[in-house]
Amino acid sequence: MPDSPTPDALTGLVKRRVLEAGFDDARVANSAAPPVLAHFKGWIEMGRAGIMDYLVTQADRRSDLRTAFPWARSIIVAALQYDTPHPYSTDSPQGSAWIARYAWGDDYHDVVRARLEALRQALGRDCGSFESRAYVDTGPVAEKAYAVAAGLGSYGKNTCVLNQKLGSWFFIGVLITDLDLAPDAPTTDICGSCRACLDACPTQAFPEPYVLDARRCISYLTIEVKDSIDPELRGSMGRQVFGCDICQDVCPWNRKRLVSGGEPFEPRAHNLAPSFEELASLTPDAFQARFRKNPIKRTKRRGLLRNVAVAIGNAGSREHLVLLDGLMEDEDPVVREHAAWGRDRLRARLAHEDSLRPGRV
Ligand code: B12
Ligand code: SF4
Ligand code: SF4
Repeated sequence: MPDSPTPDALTGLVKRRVLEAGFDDARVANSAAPPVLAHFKGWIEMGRAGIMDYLVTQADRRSDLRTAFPWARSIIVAALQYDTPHPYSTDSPQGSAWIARYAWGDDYHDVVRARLEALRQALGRDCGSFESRAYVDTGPVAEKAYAVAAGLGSYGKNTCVLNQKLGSWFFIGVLITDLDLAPDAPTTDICGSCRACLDACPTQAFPEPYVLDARRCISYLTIEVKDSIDPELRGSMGRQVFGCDICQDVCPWNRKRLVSGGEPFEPRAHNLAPSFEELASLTPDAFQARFRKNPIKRTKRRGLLRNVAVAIGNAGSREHLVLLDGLMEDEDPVVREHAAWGRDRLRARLAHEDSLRPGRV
């Protein structure tokens, strides 16, 4: 590139490169801590991070990325859509398990990281050497706060970043750089008086709009919790076996479905509403093979089968009792304990349904 382009010219080029790397939208924030991060430590101190120790130990760095990256000047924030034209959990037939939409296809960490790397290389060719770090999820960076500061969207009341065109079904990738770019302005709130997500959350995980108590979120319970799930919350988890989409499924901005994430995020075989039978019979080898390069590998077999036992208890039918009997013999004590809970729950549900049949008094 000719010497010293203006920040505006360089920013225009950077945004073109982001789209060429395969992202759906691109914005820029400066490195100052976004105002919303003033609440980060208070949220941690209230215990709302639960057992997510990485948030606790990195609270300083996540409250202001300049702590870890003092050389940072501009944050390039990229959105990658992952919605595909398949039903929402709230619209699809019950009686099977449900995996959250973001985990149907390839592991998004791999997909987004590869595109950020392509972006970094393209910018290296354009600008010569520059300092940068690329993250999706794994760095000490509060990605949503910088996405909102950059106007990639606004916070939804469900705490996801919402964009008028993409809804909230997009991943956020960040490239922290020492480039001198022109920052974008934040956009305004688009929730208005809507509160569909707050009312739909089955575990009442929102103590107030725009704030999540992660300890109650089904996504946290099914993925982050490694051992026993709080029995008080199990009955509200429905059929979710990995993550949860409910507060996004009900969002009117997600109903427009203007963009599809395409092939990497299309559901792999059996990931769209998988049957309880198939999941409950996964051996350790079958689990490894089935979830290779897919986000579900993160729960390990223990976590997934534990979640399946809870989901059968909540949403299974009489013919699924035998699956719980099988899981009660599982090699893993956590799976066995949740299978016993699931069996008691399913039996109680069936007894209740029987008591409501005509002819019973
Ligand atoms: C930890 C984490 C989780 C946790 C906590 C979620 C959460 N809302 O924070 C759990 C496991 C529950 C989770 C779930 C999900 N996650 Co997640 N997660 C993260 C991670 C790693 C960190 C987020 C974080 O810092 N949380 C801490 C809280 C404090 O931050 P916050 O939500 O922004 O909270 C702000 C406000 O609440 C406000 N606030 C707090 N208290 C108060 C009080 C007052 C009075 C006020 C005014 C404000 C206020 O300030 C806070 C910031 O300082 C990010 C990746 C990253 N590195 O950033 C992905 C990320 C947020 N997750 C993502 C996704 C896709 C999901 C799920 C949809 C997956 C699923 N289907 O199951 C769900 C969504 C659940 C939900 N409703 O949020 C995407 C979101 C993309 C988007 N468009 O928004 C991210 C960005 C990953 C990525 N790179 O794409 N996740
Ligand atoms: S992901 Fe599910 S459990 Fe978590 S806040 Fe949204 S609706 Fe509630
Ligand atoms: S459901 Fe309504 S309140 Fe919730 S994020 Fe969407 S627009 Fe905002």
